[in-house]
Amino acid sequence: MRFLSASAQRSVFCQLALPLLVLTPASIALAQLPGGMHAMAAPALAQESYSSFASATPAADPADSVCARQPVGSVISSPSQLTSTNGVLETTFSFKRVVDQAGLTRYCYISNTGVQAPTLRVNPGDQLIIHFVNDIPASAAVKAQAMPGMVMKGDAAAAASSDCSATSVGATSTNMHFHGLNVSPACHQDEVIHTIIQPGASFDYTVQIPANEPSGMYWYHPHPHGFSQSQVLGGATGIIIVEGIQNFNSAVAGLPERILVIRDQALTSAEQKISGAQPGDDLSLNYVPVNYPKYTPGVIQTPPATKEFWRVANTSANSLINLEVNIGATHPTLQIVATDGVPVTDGSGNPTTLSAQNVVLPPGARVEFILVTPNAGQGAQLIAQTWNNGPQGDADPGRPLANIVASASTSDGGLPRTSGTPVTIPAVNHSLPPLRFKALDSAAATVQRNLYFSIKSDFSQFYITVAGQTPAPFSMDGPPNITVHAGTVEQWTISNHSLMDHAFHIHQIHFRTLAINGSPVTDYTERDTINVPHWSGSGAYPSVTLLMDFSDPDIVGTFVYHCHILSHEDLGMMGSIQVLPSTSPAPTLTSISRKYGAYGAVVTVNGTNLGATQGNSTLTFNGVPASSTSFYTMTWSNTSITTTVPARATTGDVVVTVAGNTSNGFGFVVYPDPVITRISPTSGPAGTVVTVTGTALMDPQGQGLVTLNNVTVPFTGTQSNTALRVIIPKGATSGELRVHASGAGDSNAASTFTVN
Ligand SMILES: [Cu+2]
Repeated sequence: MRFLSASAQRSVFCQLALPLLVLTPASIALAQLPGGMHAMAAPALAQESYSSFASATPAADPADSVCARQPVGSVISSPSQLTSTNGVLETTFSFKRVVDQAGLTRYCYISNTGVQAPTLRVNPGDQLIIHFVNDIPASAAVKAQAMPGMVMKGDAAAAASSDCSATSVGATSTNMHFHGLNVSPACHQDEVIHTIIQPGASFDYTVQIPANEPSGMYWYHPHPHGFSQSQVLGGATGIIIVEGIQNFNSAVAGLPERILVIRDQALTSAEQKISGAQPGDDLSLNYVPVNYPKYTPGVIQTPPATKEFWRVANTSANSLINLEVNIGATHPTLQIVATDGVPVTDGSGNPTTLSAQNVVLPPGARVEFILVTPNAGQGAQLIAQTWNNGPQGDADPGRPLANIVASASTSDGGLPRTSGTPVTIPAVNHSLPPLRFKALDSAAATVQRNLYFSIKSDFSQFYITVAGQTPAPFSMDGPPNITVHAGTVEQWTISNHSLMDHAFHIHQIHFRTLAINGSPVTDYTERDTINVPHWSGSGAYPSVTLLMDFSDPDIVGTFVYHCHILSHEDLGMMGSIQVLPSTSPAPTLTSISRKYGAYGAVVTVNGTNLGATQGNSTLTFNGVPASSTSFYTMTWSNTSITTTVPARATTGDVVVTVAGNTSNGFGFVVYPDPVITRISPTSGPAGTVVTVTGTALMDPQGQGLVTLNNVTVPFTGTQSNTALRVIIPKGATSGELRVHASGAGDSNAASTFTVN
C-alpha cells in the first residue's frame, strides 16, 4: 500500500493517500517451501515480454550530475567497488539529494573517489570505516512535523548526534544501517535509533566485522525513523560483500560474479494517472529503470551456456520481488548458495545448495545462486513475477527486470573489472571457516514470544506488538519492548492480523524458520528478513515461527525489529529490543605465558570458566580479537587458550569474553612487526652466512628467530635488532626466509633464499 504520493513526500508528511484496492488474482497456486521459497504454478509472464516497447531516449537530466541514473534499456553493469586492505576498508561517503526532471527526489551515497553506491568488499574480522557527511545543504532543511512516536524539531538548528543521543529527526536527517551484518548496535557501529546526522553534519562509522561473519551479501541504507522510505525510494542503497564465500561452498570458486541490485522508486505524477492496475512503486536494476508498464528492459549480457554466480539484493523500500528467470518457456533451476548473506548448510555443518525456480525476496532480502546462462540467441529474462500482497497491499505486477542476452562475442559484458579483467570468485584459499550459526543445529529455545502485525483502521498508524502489550507506533525514546540476555536463543512466532503482507526484519542477528502457519518445516537457512503473508479476513492468522539467535556476546545493547516495507516502518511498525549481558559465570584468567610479543607470537592463557569451546567467545588483545590463522590453529578449553598475537593488535589488556562477560586482564606489550630490507647473499649452499638487515628484527627481550621454509636457521656471530647473521644448515631447502621477532610464531617478514 502506497501512502505517500511522490509530491506528498516532498511537501507534506503524514498525509495519506486513499488506500488502493487491488483485486486478488483469481488463482495463484502456491506450494510453500521451507523459509519462504515458493514453487509457483502457471507462470503468467512466461511468454510475455515488454521488450517491443521502445522508449524514447530522454534528454540528459541535470539531476544525473548529482545522483546519476542509467538510461532505460542500458546494459546492466555491476556497481563499482571498494576493497579492504590490511584489515581495513576506509572511505568517505557524501549523502546527496536532488529533484529530477520527472519530479522525483533522488538520494545517493557518493564516495570520496566519486563512485555512487560502491560495493564495499570486506573480509571477516575487518574494520569498515566510513567518514560520513550529510551533504544536503542545511538551508534545505525543512521544519519537521511530528508523527506518532517521534519527537521532532526543526532540524536546521540541530547538530549531529556524535554520541548517538539525538532526540529529533527530520526529512533531511539521515544515518546508516548495515543490513544483515551481525555487528554491534553500539554508537558509531550499527546504531540507528539515536544516530541522527543532520544536514551539513558529519559522523564517523567504525564497524567491526566479526571474525566469524558468514561470507555473503549484505547492504547499507538510511534508517532515520519516519523518513527511511523516501531516502531508500530515492535510491540511497548499496552492497556489502563479506569475502570468502568460496571457502564455505567451493561450487562458486572460479565463477564469474554478477551483482544485481534491485531498487524501487515512486511513480511519477504522469504514471499515477495511467488507468489500470499500477504497481505501488516502479523498480530499477542497477539503476536501469523498470518503469511499468511500457519500457525497454535493461540487458544482462552473458556468455552462452555458462555457470555464473548471481548475487541479488532486493534493496527496495516497499516492493516484494518474486524473483524468477525465464529461458524460453522454461524456468531454469536456481542453485541457491546463500540467503541473507549466510551460506546454506545441511544442518550438520556441511555446505550445500538448495534448488528453486523462484525465490521470494521481501524488501531487504538477498539470494545468491548459481545459474547456467542461456544458449546464444535464446530468449531469456530476469523477472519479478506477480505477487499478491493482499487485498490492502500494494500491487506487485509481474515485470521483467532485464533481458538476458547470451552471445559468444560479449562474453563478459557488464561484469565488474579490475584493470580490464572481469572479476571472478577466487579459488578456495582456506579450509571451511568456523560456522557462526552451527550451534543453532542443536540449540533449544529458552523463551517463547508472540508478536503480531496490525494496522489502525484509518491507516494512520502501523504496529508490531508483543502479545499482551498495547499496540503503539514505535517511539525512539520509549523503553525496549523486549529484553533478553546474550547467550540465549528464543522462539518467536510473528502473526499477521492485517490484510496486507509484512516483511519481518531484525537488526544485528539472524534467525532460522521453525514453522509456517504452525506447521513445522525443516529449514537450515539463516535469514534476517522474512515475508509474513496477509490475513484473508477470516480464519487463522498467517504466521512464521522463528529461532532467534542472541548467542553472540558482542551483540549487547538496544536495537530494532520492524516491517521492512518502509512505508509501514515509517508509520510506526517497529519495536526495540534490549540485549543484556549474559548471566553465566564470569571467566577468570590466572596466568599468561608471556606479556610481550610481536605479531604472530604464540600466547597461552590459563583460567576458569573460559567455556569448553570458543563458540562466540573471544580472546582480545587491546580489543583486537585473536583467531586461527593459516599458520596457527587456536585451541580453546574451559581452562586454557593458546593462540597467536593478531595482526593490528596494540599494547593493552588481554581479556577473554564469554557470553558477554569479560575476564580480568593481563597487560600485554605488542612489539612492532619486523621488516626485512635486505638479505645478503640471496642464495648459496649449506654453510653460507646470511646477513639479514631491517628493523625490529629482534624484540627487546632478545627473542628473535629466523626460519627458512619453517625450519629454524641458527644464529652465528653477533646479533642486533637491525642486523641478524645466520648460517644455512645442512639439508635446508629454498624458500621463504622469515624473521620472527618474538621467537616461534607467525611472521609477515619474509624474503626468498635459494639453496644451491
Ligand atoms: Cu509492513
